[in-house]
Amino acid sequence: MERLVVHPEVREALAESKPVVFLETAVTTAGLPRTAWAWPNQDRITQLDSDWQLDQSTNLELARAMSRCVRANGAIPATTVIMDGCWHVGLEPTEVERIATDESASKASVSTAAAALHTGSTAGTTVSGALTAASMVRSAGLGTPKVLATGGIGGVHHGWSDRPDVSADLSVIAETPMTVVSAGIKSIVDVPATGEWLETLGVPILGLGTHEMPCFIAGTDPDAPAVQFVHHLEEAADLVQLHWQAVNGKGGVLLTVPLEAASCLPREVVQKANINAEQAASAAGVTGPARTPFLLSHMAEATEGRSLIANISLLLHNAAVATKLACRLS
Ligand code: PSU
Ligand code: MN
Repeated sequence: MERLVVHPEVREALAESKPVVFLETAVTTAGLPRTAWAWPNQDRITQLDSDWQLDQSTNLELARAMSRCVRANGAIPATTVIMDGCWHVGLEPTEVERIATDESASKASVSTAAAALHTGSTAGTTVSGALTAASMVRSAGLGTPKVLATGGIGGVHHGWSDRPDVSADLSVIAETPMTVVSAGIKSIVDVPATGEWLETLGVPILGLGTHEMPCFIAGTDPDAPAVQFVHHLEEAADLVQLHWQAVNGKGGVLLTVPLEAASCLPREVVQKANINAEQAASAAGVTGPARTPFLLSHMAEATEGRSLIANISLLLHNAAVATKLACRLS
C-alpha cells in the first residue's frame, strides 16, 4: 500500500511475531503543552523518567519517554502518525522531533485522517486513528498488531443529550481486534455514559486490580458500570484470548489500569475544573475535535500542572503495562 510507511524495525518485529506496542500521537500534537515544563514540582517528572530533559518541550519529551519505556520493558514501539500524505508506523527520532515541534500539526481520528493525507499535513493519531493504522498494517499482511497504549480514551462528552459529541475511539475500539491499554476514560467526558456506550458496542472492559472504572487522572468512578476485575496480566491475557476466540478475532478489548492513588487528583477538584473548562469552551465556541485539547489545557492551568504530572505518570505506566501484555500475547 503506497500510503503506508512501516519502519523496518517494526516490520521485522511483526514478521517474527515479536512484541510490538502501538502508540498514538494525538497526545503529542494536541494533548500536551509544546512548552518546556513551566509548573512547580519538576522533580516529580524526572522521578518518572530520569532521562526527561526539562528544558525541552513537554510533548516531545513525553513521546520520547513513551518509546523508551516500551523498549526498556522488552518490545518495539510502533509510533503512528500521518505526515507527507502517508500513514507512518514506527518513527526515527528526528521524525518524533518533527511531529512534536511542527506548530501546524493537528490530530487525526479515523474520520479526519483522509483529509490530513490529502493535504499532506502532519496529524497525530488519536486512539481511533492509531487503531486504523494498525488495521492497515494487518490488511497489508505485515503481521498482527495486538496492543496499543494510550493515556485515557475519548468518550461521550457531557451534554450528550443535546448534542451527541462521542469520540470515534469507541466504535473503532469495538471493531479492531486489539487490546487498548489506558487509565480508563478521560475524566473530562461523561464516564458512566461512556461505560454504557462501550458495553452496548460489545467491548469487554477489564480492570487491572479494580472493579471500578478508572477515569484517567481522577481515580475511579463508582457511578460508572463496574469493570471485569483481573488480578494480573496473565489473567488479562487469558480473557483477551477468550474474547477473540468467541468473536472470531473481530473486536477490541479495553484493559483499564488505574493510576496509583497517590498521583490522582481529588474528584471534586477535577469536577470543578471540568465545569469551568466546559463553560470556557462554550464561551469561546470551541466544539468538535478542538474540545478535548481545550479541556485538557484548561485543566493543566487550573491545577498548576498537577493534572499534567498525573497525565504523564499514567501514560508511562500504561506504556509499561501494555508492553508486558504484548510480551504475553506474542
Ligand atoms: N490521552 C491523553 N491525552 C490525549 C489523548 C489521550 O492522556 O490527548 C487523546 C487520544 O489520542 C484520544 C483523543 O484518542 O485524545 C480523544 O480525542 P477526541 O475526544 O477528540 O476523540
Ligand atoms: Mn468529538
